[in-house]
Amino acid sequence: QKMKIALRDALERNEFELHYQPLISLKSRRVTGCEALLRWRNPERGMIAPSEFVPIAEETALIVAIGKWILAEACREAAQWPEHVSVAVNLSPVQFKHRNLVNAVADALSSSGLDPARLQLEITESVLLDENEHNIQVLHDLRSLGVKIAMDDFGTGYSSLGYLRTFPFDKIKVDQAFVRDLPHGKESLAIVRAVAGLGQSLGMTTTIEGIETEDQLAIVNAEGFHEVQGFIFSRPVPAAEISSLIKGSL
Ligand code: G
Ligand code: G
Ligand code: MN
Ligand code: NA
Repeated sequence: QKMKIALRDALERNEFELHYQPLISLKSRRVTGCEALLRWRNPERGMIAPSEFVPIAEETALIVAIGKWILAEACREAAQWPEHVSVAVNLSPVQFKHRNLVNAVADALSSSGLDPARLQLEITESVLLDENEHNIQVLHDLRSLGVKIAMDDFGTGYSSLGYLRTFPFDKIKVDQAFVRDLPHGKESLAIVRAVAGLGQSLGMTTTIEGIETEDQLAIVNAEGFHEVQGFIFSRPVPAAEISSLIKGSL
C-alpha cells in the first residue's frame, strides 16, 4: 500500500524516465531502433530499476497509467530521431486487461506525430497465456494502427513456439539466456540457429539480445540474425545521450 502511494506520487511528480538501448542492424551496422526501458529517479533512493517496482505497479494496476505515460514519452522522443530509427516499448500483460490500451497507443501516435510503423510493441508470451482471445483481438487492433508487434524473451516461456501460430508477429526477440553460454554451449547454439531459420521461414525479423562479446556477435551474425542488442554496443542510456549514439558509427 505504501509502495502504491509512492508509485502514484512518482507519476505525478514526474520521477519516471526512459532510458534507451540501441538495436543494431547486422547488415548495415547502423542503429535501426532503440528499446525504451523504464527508470524511477527517486529523490531519496536514487535510480530504481524496473525489477524493483514494475511487479508492484502491475499488482496495483498503476502500470496502466504509467504505461500510458511511457507510450506518450517514447513516441515524443522517437519523433525527434532520424526516420529510419524505430522505438520499441515493452507492454505489460496488465495493460491488455484494460480497454484503453489501443486508445493509449493511438493517442501517443497522434500527439507525437510519429509514423506508426516506427513504433514496435514488445510483448511476452504471458500476454497470450490467459485472456487468450481478448488479447489476440487487441493485438490485431493494435496492428491495425500500423504499429509492429514483437514477441519478447522468446524461448523462455513454456510454449513460445505455439504462440507463433496464434499471432503473426513482426519480430521475434530471442532471450539473452540463449546467448550467455555462447560460443561454447552446443545446445544454445543449436537453438539460436533454429530460431534464426524459423524467423526466416515465417517472414519475421529476428533480433537477439544480451550480446556482450565479439565471439557472440560473430556467431549470431553467421546464423543470419537481422538485429542485435547488447552491452557490446551500448547499455541503456538516458534520452539525452541516445541521439549521439544514433548518429555516431558503432
Ligand atoms: O532495464 P532493465 O534490464 O532493468 O529491465 C528489466 C525488466 O523490466 C525488463 O525485462 C522489462 O520486462 C521490464 N521493463 C523495463 N522497462 C519497462 C517498461 O517500460 N514497461 C514494462 N511493462 N516493463 C518494463
Ligand atoms: O525483458 P526485456 O528484454 O524487455 O529487457 C531487456 C533487459 O536486458 C534490460 O533490462 C537491459 O538492461 C538488459 N540487457 C540488454 N542488453 C544486455 C546485455 O548485453 N547483457 C545483459 N546482462 N543484460 C542486457
Ligand atoms: Mn523488451
Ligand atoms: Na527480452
